[in-house]
Amino acid sequence: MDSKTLYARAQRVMPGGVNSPLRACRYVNSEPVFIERAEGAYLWDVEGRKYIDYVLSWGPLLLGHCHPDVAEAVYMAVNKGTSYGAPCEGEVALAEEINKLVPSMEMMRMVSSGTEATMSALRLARGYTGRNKVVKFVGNYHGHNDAFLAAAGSAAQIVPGTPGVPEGVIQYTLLAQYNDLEAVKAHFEQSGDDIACVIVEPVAGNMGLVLPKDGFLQGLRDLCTQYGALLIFDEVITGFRLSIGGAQQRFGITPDLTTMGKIIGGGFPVGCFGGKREIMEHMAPCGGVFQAGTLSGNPVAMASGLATLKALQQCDYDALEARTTKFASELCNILREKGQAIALNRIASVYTLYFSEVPVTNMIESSACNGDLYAAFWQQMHAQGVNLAPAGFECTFTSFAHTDEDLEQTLEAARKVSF
Ligand code: KE4
Repeated sequence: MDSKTLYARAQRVMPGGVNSPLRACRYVNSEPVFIERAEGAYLWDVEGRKYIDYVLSWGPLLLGHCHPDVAEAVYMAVNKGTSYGAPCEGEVALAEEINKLVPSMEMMRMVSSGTEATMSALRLARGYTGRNKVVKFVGNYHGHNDAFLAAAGSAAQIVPGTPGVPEGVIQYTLLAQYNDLEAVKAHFEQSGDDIACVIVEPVAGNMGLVLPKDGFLQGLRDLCTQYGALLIFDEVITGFRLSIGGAQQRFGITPDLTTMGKIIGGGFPVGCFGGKREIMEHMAPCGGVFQAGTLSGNPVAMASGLATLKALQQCDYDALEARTTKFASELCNILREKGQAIALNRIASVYTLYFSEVPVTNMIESSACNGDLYAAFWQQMHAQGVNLAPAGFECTFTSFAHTDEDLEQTLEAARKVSF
């Protein structure tokens, strides 16, 4: 069956024909293709067309699709049952591995998505401090929990006013522009006694990629310490991607709580939140902060996550970063030679290329980028078998599976684009 027919069927039974809004490809004025299978750096659609994939399931597949070690671990796990609703060794082993690689996560709890992880971390921060307010940054996205939908990034930025979110919930969410430490300071000066936590993407990935300015993360750390609030790093994108120890290792800043997702499941639905033992022990059944999940610590998902983290420890992050740096800057040059103004933000194996005259350091600058030009670029790349993020305000990822030929083929496709 072709994508058009499947999309028509999908639209009858699912809003917009999708289970997550970005997949509808509306921001690039297109319709989705339906995927039949994936392996390494490639996707194949139901009509047999092959794509070099730079979305990688929105980040989880740093090893590429269907890595043999991960697939093997999953098959082995499935043979022993798919869900127990009781403790199993896999969840202990994954937690131990995460603790080894990200030592600030002394204790953690497994959940099934990034949204669940951030939602639970916020409740824990509130329960632990006895305070209500949360500082979040405009254009940061922490999943679709009510409290975080104020001025959120990713697809949520398209929905003004967040219908369905009660005013009473949002009143506790204090906003600041990313990289604006003075604004955070002002919030603390005004309501320091009632701020439970500051939650931040240590490198923002949901208004395109935006790097923290020098001193920004340290400034947040200092303010939280000074006022007795918790610093939460949302490492759902950055965890195990910026380095094997995530953004906190790369920048040398220790948060009180960390939320993870994406890579820790290696393509399966896994999230987790964790941090200092003294804080985590406020979770039920040790303490009074409640959270639970029927499929939390699912044995198949745990096996996938553990195999992913083991395999990543054999990978050369520096080499992938060097290749991604060269690739992304060549891509930029190609577009600049076509007369386009491009701003590039990149770190490790993730980047965003903005159609912008000015550098992008926050949501105001990200929103001012030219979405029509990005859509034209995306469509022509897609038609040549290159799958980029279907929105200019998302990240583009490379993986350990991308070969030099894949990157060269992608640059070749970009050379053929016209505006
Ligand atoms: P999930 O609930 O989608 O697993 O994770 C939520 C989340 C939390 N924190 C950060 C920093 C995130 O980036 C995300 C999810 N990211 C988006 C894409 N940028 C997921 C893809 C989608 O919405 O379709």
